[in-house]
Amino acid sequence: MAGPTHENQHEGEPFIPGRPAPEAPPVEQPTTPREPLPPKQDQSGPEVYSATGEHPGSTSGPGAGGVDPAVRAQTGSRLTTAQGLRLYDTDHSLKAGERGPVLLQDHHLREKITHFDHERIPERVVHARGAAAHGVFRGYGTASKICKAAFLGKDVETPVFVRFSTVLGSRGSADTVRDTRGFATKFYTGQGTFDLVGNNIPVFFIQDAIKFPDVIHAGKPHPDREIPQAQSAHDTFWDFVSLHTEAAHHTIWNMSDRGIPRSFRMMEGFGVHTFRLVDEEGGTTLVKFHWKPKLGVHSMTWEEAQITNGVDPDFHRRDLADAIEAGAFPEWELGIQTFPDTPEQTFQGIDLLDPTKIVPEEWAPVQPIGLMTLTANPSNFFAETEQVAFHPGHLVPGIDITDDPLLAGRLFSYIDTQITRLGGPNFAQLPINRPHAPINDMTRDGMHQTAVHRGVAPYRPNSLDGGCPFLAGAGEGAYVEAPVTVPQSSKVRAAPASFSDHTSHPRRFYLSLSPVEREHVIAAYTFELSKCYEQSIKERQLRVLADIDPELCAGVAAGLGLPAPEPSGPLPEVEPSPALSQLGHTWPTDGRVIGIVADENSDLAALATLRTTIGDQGMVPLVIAPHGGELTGGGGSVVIQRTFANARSVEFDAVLIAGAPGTGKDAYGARDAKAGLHTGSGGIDPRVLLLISEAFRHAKALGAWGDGADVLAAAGCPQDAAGVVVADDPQSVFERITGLLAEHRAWDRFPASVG
Ligand code: HDD
Repeated sequence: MAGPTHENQHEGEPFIPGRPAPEAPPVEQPTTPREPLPPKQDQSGPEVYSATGEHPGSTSGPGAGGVDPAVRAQTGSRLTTAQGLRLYDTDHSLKAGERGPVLLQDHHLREKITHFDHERIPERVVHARGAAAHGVFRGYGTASKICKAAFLGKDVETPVFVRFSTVLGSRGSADTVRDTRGFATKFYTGQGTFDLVGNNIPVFFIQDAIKFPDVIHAGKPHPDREIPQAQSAHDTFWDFVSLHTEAAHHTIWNMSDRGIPRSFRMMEGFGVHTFRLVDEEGGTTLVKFHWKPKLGVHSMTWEEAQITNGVDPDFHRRDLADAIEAGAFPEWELGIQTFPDTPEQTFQGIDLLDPTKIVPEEWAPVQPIGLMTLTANPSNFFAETEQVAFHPGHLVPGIDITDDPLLAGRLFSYIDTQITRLGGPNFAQLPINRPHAPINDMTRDGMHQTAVHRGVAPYRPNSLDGGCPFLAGAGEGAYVEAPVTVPQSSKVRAAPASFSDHTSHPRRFYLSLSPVEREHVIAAYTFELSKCYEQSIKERQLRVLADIDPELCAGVAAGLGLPAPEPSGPLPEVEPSPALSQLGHTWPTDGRVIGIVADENSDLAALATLRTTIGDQGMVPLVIAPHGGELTGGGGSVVIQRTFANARSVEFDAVLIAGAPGTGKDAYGARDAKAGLHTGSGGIDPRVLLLISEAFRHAKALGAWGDGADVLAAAGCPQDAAGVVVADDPQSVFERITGLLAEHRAWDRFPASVG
């Protein structure tokens, strides 16, 4: 054993005999103990939010500027056990001699490993994969006439926490799979927490919650081999939806571009069910909630989504966090469609209690009632994103439920699931779940109880606690259910006749899309069904499609190499709803990512100026070069963000090629081979050609100046193709590219064959 020397003595600590000689610390590790750095703004813990509405990103007020020491990871300069005992070594187990057996008496080893063994909790049974952010909601006051909820009042600011998710995949699955996205918002209002637990698709697979285990069992991986992960392209999913035609509407949304969003920031959100708003006088209005993203609704192409799953499985999570960190705060307007609360609860023949139906926005416009801005990333994924517990039954005065049978089951399921997932009934005490309204309940004890309740009488009525707590009246903010009349009827396990129309709504959706979007729908059904092994499932699904639209059915049948069946009867007459198409609008270009391929021959001075222009317009310029570090040349130097080895087109909304100054084709041919774009043999680097040709295939804007035009040509992109811009100077290329980005993609590049 090495004898003790003063070299293994930590600064300020006593010498400890027998302690193993320390390893030389890596140079970058600090050597002098110090207090932790002050927390960054976005690291403030949830419990420091003020009940008056200060949100984590705010710079003033009680919630600002600090973190409660109890929620920090490091609270002092010295490592301790969970009991506060200081430690002199945490890297070696206690052994009988350096080469001897480990001793059971090593309490630190046991504590450290035991805690580690229990670090994981069960993932959510659905929506396991997600990402979240803090923010603030500001009411416009426009809903106040029909809803007494205080947080909807004019300029009232309410902290929010929003979690986006996929439905089917496990916690570690890829982000850009074809799936519905969850869009769950927790409003920490002064009257109690309101959760709006919605999706990016306005309808659901089932009309009654009792079928939720069925649809999820069918969508999840097959129970024998546990494949495929996070996919609906498999036999059990299509077996179920082809037999269960009420799923047809949700399924066609999944097969459309809505199933593969470009970003969480570019998704709509929907409350799905019809809710009931209550005004100050007790009057009620039926509503559907909508979130409208300020950046517009955009999607990936299917090939892009698949490549991204491999190249960057965290694409959506990263995109959200990066945007917020860069200060490009995503925003959504909350809107409502309103309907009179009649005894029938229908609107223009549409049953408002049926969650497989929508009301077209042209019939009932979405009226904006507030703005949500996401301003801060979570500080700790587990504590916040993983432990947040949403529940559609978290309501505030002014917002009530309806008799939608899907909602009824949800009102039970969400609390119930947290008991398994979060280990007991006290999950509301977790920092992220704590309401900002004062709590004065009489629930007691249970697993993970962290409150130290005072008093002796957690019951009512009591005299021992002075009769406290007292009940509130509606005038004092109590939640009083709207006294709606419950229909007199006999008990049945049945649905109303209005729930049996399963084709008119998917048909309206299909007919409302532009030709290119319809082509994507056909391609998606074809892809998914081609992954099924059972022929009978494909044939049955074709029969479902025949009843939606013959063109859709024929397209999918042709792709599968099967005959297209005839519809089972006359097709329903429907009016298209143009609002359902994602195309035909222009949108802000904030946060769009522009890749610029360059090498040492490029005009670096012009490139540097272009980068500044792009950044000034709120977009993100990323220089892609043959190597990392910097590009230096006659015109100056430019920092490189990506290399030919790690850049794929999926990351960029547009790709530009920075040519050499004042040159044409001949000059390009004369380029210095070792400078980059060329390979040693004089051809263009194949990774650049792949990048450009993929961007072209995915209908992205492409631009080049100088001899960069030759690279476009070599990658097979005709200069006169839609969305391809060639000009003499970078600034004119960029101006035209900005116009294209506002439309998201160069949709005319591949004229659709349908429609
Ligand atoms: Fe659900 C999670 C959205 C129907 C049972 N659901 C969950 C989440 C979202 C939705 C966004 C993730 C929340 C988070 O980020 O923590 N669910 C919906 C929508 C539905 C819907 C929009 C239909 C309109 N869900 C639904 C039904 C049931 C559930 C019919 C059960 C009867 N959902 C759950 C759950 C989850 C959940 C099992 C899993 C984790 C959790 O609740 O907290 O209880």
